[in-house]
Amino acid sequence: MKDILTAPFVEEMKRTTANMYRLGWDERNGGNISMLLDEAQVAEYLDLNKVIRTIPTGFKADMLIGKIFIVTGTGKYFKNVEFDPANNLGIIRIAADGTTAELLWGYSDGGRFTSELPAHLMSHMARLKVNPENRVILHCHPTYTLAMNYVHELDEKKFTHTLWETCTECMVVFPDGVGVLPWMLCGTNEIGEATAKKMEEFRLVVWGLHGLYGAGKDIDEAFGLVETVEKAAQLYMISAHLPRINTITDDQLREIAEGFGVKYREDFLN
Ligand code: 2HA
Ligand code: ZN
Repeated sequence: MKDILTAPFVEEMKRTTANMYRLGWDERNGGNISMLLDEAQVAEYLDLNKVIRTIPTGFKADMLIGKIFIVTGTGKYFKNVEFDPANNLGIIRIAADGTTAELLWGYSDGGRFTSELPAHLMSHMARLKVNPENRVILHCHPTYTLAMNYVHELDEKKFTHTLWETCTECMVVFPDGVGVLPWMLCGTNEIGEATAKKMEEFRLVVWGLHGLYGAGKDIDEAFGLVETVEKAAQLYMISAHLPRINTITDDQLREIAEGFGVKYREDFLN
């Protein structure tokens, strides 16, 4: 059996959490990441018959029975993951009842997965239906995107349009747009269900006045989506109060979509 601390998926979680912390997107215990793992790959590092303990999830995830995820821990700080992965991360498998998580590794101080597990697992289910390759859901509090939530209408067409017209890359990176939820209480099944509903249409979902969710086939895709939204939001926030002399027009946005051959939300243009 190989040492789990050398597993590429543990390494990637360490690198990503540290990176997100230093970008200022994950203060204190803010943010959470879940990544669907390949069972055969996990079996190189862990005895899959050895369940350390079971933890109820509080909802049913039939579609994910037997699936294994690496998930950040509740109350844990992204800044600490790289120094103590076994305490700040956990590897869980959804048990045969669909409502229990079997802990295979991690949460070594007796902890448990992120309080946002409902939003993560429900989003995994929604994205897997759209794209069987989806493996990653990540959530964070990117500064400028969040600032934009306070000064821009929380309307997904208008929010997406503003981002698109702020940065040429946006139409290429998220032609499917950004879903927007109103402020809701986090950590609940309700916000999980609302997020998953949006994830049927979008790989990016704003939690109004809270933060952002990104989904992807790997961390690079999910992270890249969030990073591109955040870049556009930063440009917006440092320029929105100044007289606007130039903008990317709707015709140019169409030209970008056609030039890059991406299928985009035509109804989000004016
Ligand atoms: O896990 O970001 O949404 C901490 C949070 C809650
Ligand atoms: Zn949050």
